[in-house]
Amino acid sequence: MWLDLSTLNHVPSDMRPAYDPAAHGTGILHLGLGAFHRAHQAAYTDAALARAGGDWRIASVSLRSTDTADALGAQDGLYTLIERGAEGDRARVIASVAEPIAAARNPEATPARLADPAIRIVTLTVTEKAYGIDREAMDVDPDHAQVAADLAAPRRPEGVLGVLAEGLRRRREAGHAAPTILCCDNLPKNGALLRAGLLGFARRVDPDLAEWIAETVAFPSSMVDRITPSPTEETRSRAAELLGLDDRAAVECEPFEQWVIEDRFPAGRPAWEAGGAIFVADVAPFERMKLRMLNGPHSLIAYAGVLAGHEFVRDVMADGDLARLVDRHMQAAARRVGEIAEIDLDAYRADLLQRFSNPAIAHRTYQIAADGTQKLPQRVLAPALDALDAGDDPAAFAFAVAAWMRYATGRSEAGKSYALNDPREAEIRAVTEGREGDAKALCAALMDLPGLFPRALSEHEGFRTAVETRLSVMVEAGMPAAIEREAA
Ligand code: CS2
Repeated sequence: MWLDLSTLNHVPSDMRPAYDPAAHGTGILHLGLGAFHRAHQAAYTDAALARAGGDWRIASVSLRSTDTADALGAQDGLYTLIERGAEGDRARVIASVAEPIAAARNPEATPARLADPAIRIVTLTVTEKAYGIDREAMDVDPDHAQVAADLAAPRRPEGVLGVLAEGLRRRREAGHAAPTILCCDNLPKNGALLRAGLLGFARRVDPDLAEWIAETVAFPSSMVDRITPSPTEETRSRAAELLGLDDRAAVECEPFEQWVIEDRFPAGRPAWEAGGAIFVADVAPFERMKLRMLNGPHSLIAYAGVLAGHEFVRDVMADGDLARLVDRHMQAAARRVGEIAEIDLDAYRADLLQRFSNPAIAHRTYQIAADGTQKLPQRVLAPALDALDAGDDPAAFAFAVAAWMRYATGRSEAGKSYALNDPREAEIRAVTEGREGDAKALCAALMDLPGLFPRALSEHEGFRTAVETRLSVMVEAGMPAAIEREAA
């Protein structure tokens, strides 16, 4: 028997939603119906509905794949969220997703939904690469493939900025008030960044619309956190055991969750504090902490881990030398965060090390290794630059950069090739080809990729040498030897 509204009464009562889903209308449009959205924003919204009610259920759009939207569609939007910790699993059925939408099959649905005044908030988890924003210029990147396609056909958009612009155009034309747009991707100053990219897009297709957006749409920034591995067959069979029903859309995640949000919601918002969300005036310090102390070490774990033969993050944490390097990186990053009144960075670090070691979470290093060019700047390069400015030793960051470079050659220690899963993969292949065995040449080629390394970093003699030295050990002696040497 499958999970849906008609079978919900078979679910153990403490796992059922504490509200009647049918009694609440839709007020949020979400872009990016992946596992993370289901483990995070949808769970917070579920808690808010249970505690404070309101018409805040979610129309959630999958922009590319159709599988999740179809699975959820067949289950009335219901799915199981399994929190897995050392003390065991806790599960509950989430009922906040009212309308799963597969945009690939119905491209018209998303802008149409956004034009509906019932939608008062748009949230996004589309991954760093999907936006098509030039982060240096704080403008749209007209060369981004999806952006270029949408600029050429703005009334039939398929990408993030195009869909937002077209939905807002219709909304404005109909005379409705603006929604609040809340970015939930791991990008620095994510609200300001999305605003700049969307204004750049709109200016190119409709300057009046751009002006309306600039004047009426709020773009609060937010920091999101919850470790969420891609769901597997094991996730689904565990859900079936716990629930007594089959669930094709089950998600698993760690027990920890965090959401820090700037409280600027002119059109109202759910009581997300019911789920533990924190509202602050400025998210930037929290973002910096999370990107540098969690995501930076995560990238180190991914690149060094894949090459050292560790399948999961927890395996890396069981490798004494590499775990020490992870902790060293976290400490170096902590020195580049600054003071945050509400947070003890030592305790935060201790928690992170514990979270990474969670034996119940099978988080693939190869999953985290994807999209390195989109992740390194805010996670590793920015704190590296700050460390140099402060006269601090950049060794930890140099090691992480070298590990990415070694990974970017696309060959395992045994010579097996793997996909980088990076939007700049072709470019990377072209410049690394034939240089795999030459650390100096490899380092130069990758540091010279346009727009990736800040000049102040790639032209810093000391930093470059620090990366080259480490990369040459990785290339010549192998990753396990490089880890051992670095940790010594
Ligand atoms: C990870 C993040 O895949 C990655 O790049 O670093 O998805 C990380 O698990 C989340 O940001 C945790 O909140």
